[in-house]
Amino acid sequence: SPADAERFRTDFVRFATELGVLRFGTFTTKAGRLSPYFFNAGLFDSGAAVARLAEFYAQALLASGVEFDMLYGPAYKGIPLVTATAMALATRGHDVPFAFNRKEAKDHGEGGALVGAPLQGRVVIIDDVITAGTSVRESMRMIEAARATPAAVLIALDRMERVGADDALSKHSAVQDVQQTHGCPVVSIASLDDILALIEQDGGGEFEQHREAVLAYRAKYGVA
Ligand code: OMP
Repeated sequence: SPADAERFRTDFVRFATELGVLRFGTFTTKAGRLSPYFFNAGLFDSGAAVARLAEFYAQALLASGVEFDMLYGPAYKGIPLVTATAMALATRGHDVPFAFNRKEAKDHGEGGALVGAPLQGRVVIIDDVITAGTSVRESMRMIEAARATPAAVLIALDRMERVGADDALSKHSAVQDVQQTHGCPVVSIASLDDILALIEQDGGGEFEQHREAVLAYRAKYGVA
């Protein structure tokens, strides 16, 4: 039901705050924006944390209804994510191949930038966060070069941000651009809206003090 889906998303945001993966404060994003929150997926740094994270990825992907043949995780952060998600999917009866890339091609041995299963069929890219969509574009090129098909981009958090400089912001978010350019859906476990939903639910609790800053940030950079 829609209520279950919403609970799933806010449960994930809560889980991320508990582990310190999602933090409030003052941060600078890769694109140079001053953000009142930051999501650092590198802090899913224990066996239990990554196992639970992978359950969220697997559940979000299966609930999306996207059809896929394999998974791809861009180096470096995508490598543990794709591995753990493949394991979680197998547990749910969806044992599919997965691959990842090296950042630097080897000059001996098996060579090549790809490790794991050959890229073919409908490929789901697994990544952590999309802000401007820079890293996703690189994965798309890899998949298209292998003549495979991007089936979806599966991410933990969609920051729902418009692309472009402060004085020339596009109407679309990076996620919407990816969907339009590559014709494949972006499936996210949670988004900025779910972070705000958690803050609202928390009413008067520890997150309340960040509410105004997050709302102001969304008003400035967020998609309508
Ligand atoms: P794009 O590649 O431009 O979409 O930005 C995504 C990347 O930004 C992530 O892979 C991180 O390196 C970084 N990032 C986060 O991890 N979490 C955030 O909350 C914000 C960013 C960011 O810098 O925009």
